[in-house]
Amino acid sequence: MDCKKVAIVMGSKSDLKNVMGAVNTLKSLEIDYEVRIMSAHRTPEAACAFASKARENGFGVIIAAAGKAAHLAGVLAAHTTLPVIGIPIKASALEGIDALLSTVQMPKGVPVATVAIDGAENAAILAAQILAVNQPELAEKLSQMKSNMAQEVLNADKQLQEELKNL
Ligand code: RP5
Repeated sequence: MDCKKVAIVMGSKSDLKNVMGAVNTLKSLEIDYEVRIMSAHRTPEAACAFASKARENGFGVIIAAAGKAAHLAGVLAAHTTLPVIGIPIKASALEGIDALLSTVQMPKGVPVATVAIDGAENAAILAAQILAVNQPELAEKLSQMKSNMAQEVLNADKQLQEELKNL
């Protein structure tokens, strides 16, 4: 599709299983993406360089997934004017609350749009919605996705009514 790419950056390979929902969602919407491992703590120079060059490298949105003291989304946001979406990852004894607070509580001037703990699918949908602002073809796909979702709920409700009749 003729639209900008999405970068999915995660702090560790151990985040991959929680990030796959975003990968699969972007794939289903036929949006180009790159998936990278970069850490705000372990490879800070690489993370900063990536964010600094992201716009000129054809990205329109950055998704950043990290657990524990999750500074990745904030550090990337500090080095770009692209929208950054943070996914707090459940990766510790604190069940992701640590990453949620680290990601969402950005000081003014450097926003990170934070989705739910492990909310990878929503991160991808939000990224797509941002790109769809000036991409009618993508907006139509998102609209179709919402219609399908509504239909699934209607079908589930219909099936429930049948099951309840047989109690
Ligand atoms: C964070 O620390 C990563 O994003 C990951 O969620 C967490 C644990 O990383 P590993 O020790 O498994 O590499 O930086």
